[in-house]
Amino acid sequence: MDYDKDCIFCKIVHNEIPSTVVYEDDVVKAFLDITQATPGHTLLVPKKHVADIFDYDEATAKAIFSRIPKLARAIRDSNPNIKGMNIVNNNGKVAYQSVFHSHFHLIPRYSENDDFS
Ligand code: DGP
Repeated sequence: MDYDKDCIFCKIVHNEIPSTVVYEDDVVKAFLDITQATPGHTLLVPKKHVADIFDYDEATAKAIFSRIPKLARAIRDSNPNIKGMNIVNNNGKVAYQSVFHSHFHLIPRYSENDDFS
């Protein structure tokens, strides 16, 4: 299934609900997380509905994993105070996944003296 009508991230992918888009191409989309653990907290998703990492086919895996370093660099380069980044991917309710359309969190980390470091 490429599109799940009950999936909030499928709706974001198809512009049925708004998001702040950071990057988009034919197979992935990146947008700001609604909760912003730190400023610039971004989610990278495959456009195809894939529930979690256990559900990836080879093409989706290549698409996502090839784009993570590029997106990470672009986010880092957007602000000189970004000094590092957490990249997090939760799989399954027991692993704290709350939206069941696979996504990677890119959470910028700032200079040690910034409030949100
Ligand atoms: P996780 O717990 O790993 O499944 O993270 C899900 C994230 O999705 C969480 O950090 C909040 C974010 N999120 C949930 N609903 C929305 C939404 O409607 N828009 C955006 N931009 N982010 C959302």
